[in-house]
Amino acid sequence: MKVSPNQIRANFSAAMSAMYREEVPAYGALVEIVEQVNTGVLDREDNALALTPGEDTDRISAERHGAIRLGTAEELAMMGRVFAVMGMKPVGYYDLSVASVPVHSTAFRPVGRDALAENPFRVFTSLLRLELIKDEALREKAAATLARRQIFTDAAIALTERAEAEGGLNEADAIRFVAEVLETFRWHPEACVDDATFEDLIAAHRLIADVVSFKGPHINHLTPRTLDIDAAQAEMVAQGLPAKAVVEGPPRRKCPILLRQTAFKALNEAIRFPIGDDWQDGQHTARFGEIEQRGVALTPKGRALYDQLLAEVRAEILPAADGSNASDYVAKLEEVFKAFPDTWRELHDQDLAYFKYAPGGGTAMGKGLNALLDAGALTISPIVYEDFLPVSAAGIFQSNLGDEARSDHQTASSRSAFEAALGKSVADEFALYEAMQAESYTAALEQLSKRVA
Ligand code: OOG
Ligand code: NI
Repeated sequence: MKVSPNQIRANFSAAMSAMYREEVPAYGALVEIVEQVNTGVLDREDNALALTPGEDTDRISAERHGAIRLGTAEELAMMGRVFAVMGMKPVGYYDLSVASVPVHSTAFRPVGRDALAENPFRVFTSLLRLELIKDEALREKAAATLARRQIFTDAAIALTERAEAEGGLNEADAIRFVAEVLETFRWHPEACVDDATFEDLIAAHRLIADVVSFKGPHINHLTPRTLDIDAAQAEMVAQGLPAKAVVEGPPRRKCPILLRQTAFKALNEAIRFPIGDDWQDGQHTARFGEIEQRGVALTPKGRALYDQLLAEVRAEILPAADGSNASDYVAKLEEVFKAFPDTWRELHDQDLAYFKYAPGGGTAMGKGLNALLDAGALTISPIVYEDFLPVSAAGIFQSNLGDEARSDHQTASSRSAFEAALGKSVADEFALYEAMQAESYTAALEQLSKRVA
């Protein structure tokens, strides 16, 4: 009997969570805040998107995503094969170089409704763009260092090949697979470069140092789901966790859209540099904890409006890393986003967001979608956004890299180079939501016509 990819992913996500809580104790504190806030919300109110009808609340505070940064095309291609064993497919292309972060990324995630419902865990996966290191000698040194490392255990590779050849893994192999793959994400305080090289890499970009200097792509954060991100942010501050200055993404709304995220900033950690046969102490900031709250997925039209309004806000005020203008930023964000409709029907009728349709109790007099909705013969419920936002992601990267890493410098986007490295193309997120919506519409109409007949 083969274990389902969804089950392997759920086991993997739980194993990552346990490992990360042990590695980063502040993350354990964040998870406790999230659990406490979520229990409060569940006791208190019913928010349209806090829960989907019938949703299992036992694992409500579980991790929704994590992130890693890879060094080479070979690492990305193998990672893609490993994630495929867990039912995770590359969706979307994110070009972070627009925010001066020298990586481009995709999200490996489950795609079908059932797979998402069973376990939504995804991994935001970035690939370093070494070509953005200007100093040629340093670039070659970084490439040579990366070429020497093997981030997968032999057993992880063998089990991935077995899953591909046999169409899955049996129970014993699935357990071994999770344990072996976990090794790739583990933290190693021993740097594989000396401290002078590390400093040169830091000077080129802190992120380059983080990717090149270590044995593997340590998981750099995990992100549980909160039902009230503003309450969780306030509690982080109250408990003295070094919270990011502002929540990334759209403002708080009656009808939540896309994704809101915040984090506690990466902590200083002890590392060791090789020096002859000995070690020399050093420090690095890499790992943090994040929380997220998701809203409805937007159509290309809705997304264009979101991007336009956010750009309008950011042209006037950029959140300072020290939090000094946080309340002005939030006020501006709320003011500008008044232009974004905030009822489900407006979002639906203006083709701004994606919805699932279901037959309702009412009987329609007229024809057409709006008449069916007005009469309650059809009902809509929001389709949750499952992807990421480049401006938010840049904000998350930056709050962990220090303010000096910020600038609005741009380089050419390179989706085709990313897909060539991955060995396949990335799926289009809009097409996936569109298909979910269309499928529910057809099914709902079919049920309605049976009722009439
Ligand atoms: C990834 C940052 C992006 C998010 O939630 O937008 C991300 C990283 O820091 O490697 O995880
Ligand atoms: Ni994240």
